[in-house]
Amino acid sequence: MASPQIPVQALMAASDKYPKPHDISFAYGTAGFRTKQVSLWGDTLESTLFRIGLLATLRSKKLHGQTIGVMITASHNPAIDNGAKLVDPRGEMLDASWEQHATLLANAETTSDLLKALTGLISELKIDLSKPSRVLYGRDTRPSGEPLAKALRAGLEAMGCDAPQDMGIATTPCLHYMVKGSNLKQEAQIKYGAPSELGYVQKLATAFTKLMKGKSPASPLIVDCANGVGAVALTKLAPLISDILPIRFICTNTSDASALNHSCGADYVKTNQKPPPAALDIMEKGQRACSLDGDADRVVYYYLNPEDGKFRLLDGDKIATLAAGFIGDLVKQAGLAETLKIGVVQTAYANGSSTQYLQYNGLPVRCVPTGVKHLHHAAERYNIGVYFEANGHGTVLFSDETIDILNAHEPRSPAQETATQHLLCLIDLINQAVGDAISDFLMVEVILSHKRWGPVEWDQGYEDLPNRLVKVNVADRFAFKTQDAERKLVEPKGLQERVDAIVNKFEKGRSFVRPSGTEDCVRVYAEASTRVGADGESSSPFLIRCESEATS
Ligand code: G16
Repeated sequence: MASPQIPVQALMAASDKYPKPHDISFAYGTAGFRTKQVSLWGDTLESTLFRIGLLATLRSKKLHGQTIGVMITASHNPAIDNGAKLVDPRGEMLDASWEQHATLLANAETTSDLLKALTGLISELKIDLSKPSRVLYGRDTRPSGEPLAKALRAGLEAMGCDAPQDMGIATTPCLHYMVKGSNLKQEAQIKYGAPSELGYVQKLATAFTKLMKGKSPASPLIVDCANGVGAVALTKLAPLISDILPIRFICTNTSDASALNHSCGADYVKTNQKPPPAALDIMEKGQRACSLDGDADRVVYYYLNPEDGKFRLLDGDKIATLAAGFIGDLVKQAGLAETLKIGVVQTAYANGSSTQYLQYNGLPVRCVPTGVKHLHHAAERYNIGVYFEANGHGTVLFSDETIDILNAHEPRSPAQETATQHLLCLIDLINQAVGDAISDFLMVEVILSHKRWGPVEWDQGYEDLPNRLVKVNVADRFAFKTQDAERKLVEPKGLQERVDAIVNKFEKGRSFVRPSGTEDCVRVYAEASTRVGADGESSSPFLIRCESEATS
């Protein structure tokens, strides 16, 4: 029997409805495609979404009908931006080797170019079109998500996707969770939880309740939902745990599109190093508050110092050290310290003090380039891999081998038994597919409660080096090329030497420049032992030089 062919006529007719804008070139970056839309209801990415529909179907066929995910979101970026990324069957980011295929399709100028590129891919990747295909897709609360989802659906239909499944409005981590769950065999799926939004909420609530058993209810936590989809998800979860964790929600306005991430959210807090105005209005000294981002995949904590009322940030680095310390102690208490090795993965943005603190505590630390995909893969190499970006993206991964070891472990004392059970419950609480703001803040709450710590005690582990992160607009961010996990610039030539010359003047000075993968800018990070050092030349003179290098 002849193998099926691309449905050329239907595909060409559908593609003509989604022409590529001629003046834009698309790139699959740090977190998939991201760009500013024409308006809040914009259409810049419609052709890209149509083509993602084609590619997601092919990826699923290539993987024998396993479910592939597509998330439509621009996460922490302003409401007018939007984006999309593909999710692989275990709930992880798209295999890096397929990113170029996505970029290739997205940039085909005409329908016939697209057809040529598609045919080329099918033959190069030896895709059997007779295989089944399943694609699950969701979007955040941005109004442009709806037309983009329609374009995606058109692409799925044009490529003959057998089972397109629309989650509607969803958090990014919930989509990752569902993709992973959909691809498990029945028995494993029963243990994992139903691959549905309800299954996700129930799994988190059950694990959290078990881990909080016997602990006093926590004091109220302020949660800033960034006026995004986190607010929607939390209305379902919060009632299930309100007896043990009372939550005071702020920034839950999802009906005003322009409010998303505006003066609120994790990125606002981390970048400006101050609480959102809405939090400041109600925060009491010493009270815990946290901010999610627009698609609820990152979280940072903060509080006002009880002594002087000053803002104190507990960012991704602080979450990583808290989690690694607590889990490390549980592993020791379970009697498995010799068997289970813990490692921490960070990026160049990690505060130097956090790295030193982890190393001082005997934990191996690896530095990888920005982007969850890089951290996730590096963390998979450990029995228990803790990964967090300073901006609050992260999770803790337990390898399959570790889960088997824990399940088979025969504790020699009640204390060992309790620690083993806590570790097993943590695996359910912590999203194993991707960083998840909700699951992460529940983990933090569990740890604080077990340790009987407030934010002050948590914060005492180490003192952050003063630091500054700024965006610089340049003519061509792609002119900036880095190496050594983005810690060194190799192009424009000579710029790194000039950065080094400045940095060397300051005690504990460190600085790097890298192109953003989600915004049209380069980011400049600097830290030093004093605030004056971190700010000093990382501000005007250095940035002006940086800009002129890129524009010349
Ligand atoms: C995305 C990525 C993160 C990255 C952030 C900023 O976050 O998932 O890993 O840290 O962008 O990346 P860049 O500096 O390259 O712009 P999100 O929350 O926007 O998905």
